[in-house]
Amino acid sequence: NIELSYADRAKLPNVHPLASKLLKTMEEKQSNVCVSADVTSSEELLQLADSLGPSICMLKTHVDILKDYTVAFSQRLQALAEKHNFLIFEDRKFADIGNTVKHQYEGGLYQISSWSHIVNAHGVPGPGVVKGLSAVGKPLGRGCLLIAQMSSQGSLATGEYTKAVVSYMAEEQSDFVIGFICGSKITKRPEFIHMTPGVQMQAGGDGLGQQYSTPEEVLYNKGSDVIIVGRGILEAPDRLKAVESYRKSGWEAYTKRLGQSG
Ligand code: UP6
Repeated sequence: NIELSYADRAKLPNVHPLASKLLKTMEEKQSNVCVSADVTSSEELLQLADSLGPSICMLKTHVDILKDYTVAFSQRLQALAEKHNFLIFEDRKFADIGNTVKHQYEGGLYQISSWSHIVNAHGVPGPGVVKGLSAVGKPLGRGCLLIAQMSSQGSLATGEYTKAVVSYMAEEQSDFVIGFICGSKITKRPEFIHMTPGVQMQAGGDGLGQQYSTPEEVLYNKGSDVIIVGRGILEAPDRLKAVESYRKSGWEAYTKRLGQSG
């Protein structure tokens, strides 16, 4: 089982341009860390993006938890993404019929498609949810992750559901779907990106159903590509120190995996 490097995968003929850009960035910055910037003030979010930017490949937002969202904020976030070379991922978890998600993605207060490189969607509605998002996002060069598994206890996204998300939702719409939210490697196709939330330095939980695994477990044992870390960084006494320690253990786990293949 040959394990391709991020750099090799970036050059695959069938890789989506956005996935290719992400894989190149990961290699360049030696980072497979996506920080989950779950804060409620836009100033704090921008400050996080500027200080942690050099250590991450992606910054994940929940724009609807901000108490003071403005268009100017979204423009400043985009400028920081350019400055530090990371992608923006709005974790909107779309889950409606195609026509509705089209409006939710393009319009409303947040106009997500105008500033977020990547969004995600549940598989529950069937392929129409991807078709609706793609109608807006594809012409803009955006990409989508499908939620194939969840980190929370008792998640119903397992087994046949996960398999159907991979085969019938993603593989058939790979001109817009760039990968998955999942707990482990769920497809052998190297052009898809696997991104895993529920990561902290110590395994455990949060009392509200979240379940944590370590970077080593996720990237080395489970074969995922990107770790998504929120409170593990946000609640640390020194956020910069914390993001760097996730970056280092993430990169070590990845290189260890590469070293053992072939
Ligand atoms: N998230 C999960 N699990 C999933 C999907 N998404 O935790 O299956 C998101 C949460 C949160 C972040 O919405 O923004 O990832 C995890 O944050 P934490 O590291 O602070 O637990």
